Amino acid sequence: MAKRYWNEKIECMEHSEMQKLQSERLVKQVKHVWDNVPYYRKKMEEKGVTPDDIKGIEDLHKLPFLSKADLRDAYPYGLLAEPLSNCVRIQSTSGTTGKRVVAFYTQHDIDLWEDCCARAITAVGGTNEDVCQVCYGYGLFTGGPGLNGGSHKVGCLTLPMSSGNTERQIQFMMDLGSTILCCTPSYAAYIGETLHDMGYTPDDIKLKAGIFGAEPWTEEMRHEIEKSLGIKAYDIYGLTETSGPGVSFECEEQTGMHINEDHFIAEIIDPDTGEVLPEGTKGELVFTSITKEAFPLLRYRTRDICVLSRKKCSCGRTLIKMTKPMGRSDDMLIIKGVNVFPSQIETVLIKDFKATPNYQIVVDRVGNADTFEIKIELSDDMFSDTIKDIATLEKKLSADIVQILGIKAKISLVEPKSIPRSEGKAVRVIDKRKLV
Ligand code: DLL
Repeated sequence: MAKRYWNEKIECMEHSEMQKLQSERLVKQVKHVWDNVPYYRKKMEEKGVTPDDIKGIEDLHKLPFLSKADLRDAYPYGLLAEPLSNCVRIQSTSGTTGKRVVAFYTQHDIDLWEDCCARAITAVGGTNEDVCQVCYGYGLFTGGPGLNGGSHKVGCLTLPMSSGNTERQIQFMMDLGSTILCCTPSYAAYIGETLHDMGYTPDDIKLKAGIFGAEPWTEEMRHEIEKSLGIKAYDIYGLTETSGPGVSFECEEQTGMHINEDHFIAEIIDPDTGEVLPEGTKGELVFTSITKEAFPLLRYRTRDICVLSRKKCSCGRTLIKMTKPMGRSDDMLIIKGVNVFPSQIETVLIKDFKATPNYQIVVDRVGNADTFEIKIELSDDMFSDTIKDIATLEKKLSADIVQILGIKAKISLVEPKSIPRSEGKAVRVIDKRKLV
């Protein structure tokens, strides 16, 4: 019979016991960071806190927050808590500007991360009888390596496909009888469409479950994917800063994701004031990693907006649940699974135009795929240039955007004064997707 839990003791632990475990680990972690991360020690000193003030999770609120800006300031080694000789891996977010995040891992960190992913795979019914096809990107992105590691732990036959070459994905899926699919929800939807276009039905494949995350997706999309592939589709959440996928995962109840609380303490705060909000209130998710050795972020502001709930779950797990992220408290967009900051686009425009032109980023979703257009206003001078010059500029912009973001945008050069002017802040992003 399929194992219900990867680690029953932890996943079903009494809340009071979990709090005890978290307290012990937090106290240890704060000392580790104080002793080894001068950057964070300084932040603690500025707030007038020392490790002696942290006796358990009730003192967590005394610690200062960390944000993406800190990661940028401290890039690349400033938040490292272990000598580099103890680190065996880095992973990183997409984007090649200063917004990049580089996270470090010791072998122990990788083991724990893969363990979290193994919990997620077991929660969807995965065992060593399964064939797990991993079509998240491999490389710097955490999706492929994380689920690959989890799949190995569970003992599944692992297909490290990475993304792309969809017909080949389907061929492998059929030839090797894949039963679990791991990829972004938009890629899952595309695989479903391609399966249909190739003249097959869900009866032609053996898939039973999918583990989809890394970008926002709706319940409607879940139902479509479930129908097109004949599976149950589960959500998984994580971020590079805290390890990658597996910070939280969905169980058979499919009503939110259980957070691996033995590794991550979750808080919800008011994004404007930083005040800690009670359970059940919508706010910004903050994580403290209490077991990471190399890159242990304390009170890291994820910018993801969600709600936490400790309502009893029918799966038997006692781990707190988070809703799907309902939005962000910064301007980061996730387009085609890639994290995009409007400032990265501006960097390209400044480079190619030697100044910031009027522009607008338009994102939409057609079917289940994101569309990404950048409208850029030509100046009067440029407008009178030849069509050939304009086409050359368009090509250059398109190539530079791919280089910096790793995804393609439709570049539309538009007439002078055709982008609406705003009387307040410029409206640079029009996101027409309905993701919550
Ligand atoms: O996306 C890690 C991951 C890989 C998660 C594979 C799940 C599966 P980053 O590239 O650092 O890491 O992006 C992290 O993606 O702060 C959220 O805004 C968003 N995100 C991640 N999972 C979900 C999800 C990976 N299930 C950022 N639903 C996070 C909605 C998600 N948004």
